[in-house]
Amino acid sequence: MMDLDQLNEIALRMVAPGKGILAADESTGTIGKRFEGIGLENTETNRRNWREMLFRTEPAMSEHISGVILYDETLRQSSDDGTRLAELIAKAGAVPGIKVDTGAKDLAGAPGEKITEGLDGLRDRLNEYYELGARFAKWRAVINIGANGDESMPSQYCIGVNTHALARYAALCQEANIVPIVEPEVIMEGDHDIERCFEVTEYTLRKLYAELFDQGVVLEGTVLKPNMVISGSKCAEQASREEVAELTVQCLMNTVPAAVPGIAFLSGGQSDEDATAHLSIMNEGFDLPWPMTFSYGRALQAAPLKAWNGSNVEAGQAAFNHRARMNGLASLGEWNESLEQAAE
Ligand code: 5MM
Repeated sequence: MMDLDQLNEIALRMVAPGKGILAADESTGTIGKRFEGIGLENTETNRRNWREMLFRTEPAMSEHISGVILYDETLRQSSDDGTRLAELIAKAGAVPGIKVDTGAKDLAGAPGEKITEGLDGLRDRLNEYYELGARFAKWRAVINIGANGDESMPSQYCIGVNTHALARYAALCQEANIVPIVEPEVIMEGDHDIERCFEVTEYTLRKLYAELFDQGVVLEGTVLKPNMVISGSKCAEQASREEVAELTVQCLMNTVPAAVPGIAFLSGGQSDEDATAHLSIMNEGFDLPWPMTFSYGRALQAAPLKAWNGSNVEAGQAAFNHRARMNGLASLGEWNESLEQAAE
């Protein structure tokens, strides 16, 4: 039976002060691309060693990481001493979570647009994931913005079907007593300006909350994982950090109900430092109805991966400790640039 108190308690743990989420849920193909950067073969053992190194990092895990999003394979893996990786996470006081979508596929009849799949058989998979220790899940929808001012992309069709699927996923999660992270990612790659990102993100979030309402999802048992409102990576005019913070907060205030326990941003290809700085400026300068923290993949893992380089555990853990601490401070609005320099 659905336990709303438990869902709310887990959601609040995921956005606890000074902590955020490690998105380590790269599918086998995506982690392969990351490993290519350090010339490492994409084997099951290397994937396990990399993630085990992260999950054993202290004090990062117990002080700054509230939860870890895993890929199916990782939730089932154990270290050489027989400890399940999910158990390592739980022992550090963080909540194990699981990515349950099966990826963004081409959307029929809409060239250049995507639909996230994975609803078939999801109820059974969620029940199994609960038994394996997962207490939250993640589903990511991909919303592309058209190039050269093409206003037909994203289409209402694309936003409609993706937000509908996100709500169907969220309702199934709650039925299984798993907190759904809903992640509608408006993609940063592109030549659009920050105003266009604002417009598309605002529309997407309005549709998302209408769908969640229509499908009976209890907001107190959810976490939102949105993109920040940001200039496209190929836009000639890049907004300042202050503008990103201001427009992101304005967009979320316009659309996200106060009943949502918290917001955990994706990093979306921002530099490590920009992702941290934006989060800190938002937390420092605005009076917000929800805690705002990180759920970063690349912005938490790029530096540790480079430092680890396939085997250097000490260097990898030092780099992860640093990024986790910087983002933990940002979630409190207490990060500043001199803290980054001090560590160099
Ligand atoms: C960690 O990367 C996740 C995507 O993996 P696949 O593309 O292989 O499914 C991704 O969903 C991630 O959790 C979020 O987008 C946040 O990651 P970033 O790197 O944007 O912070």
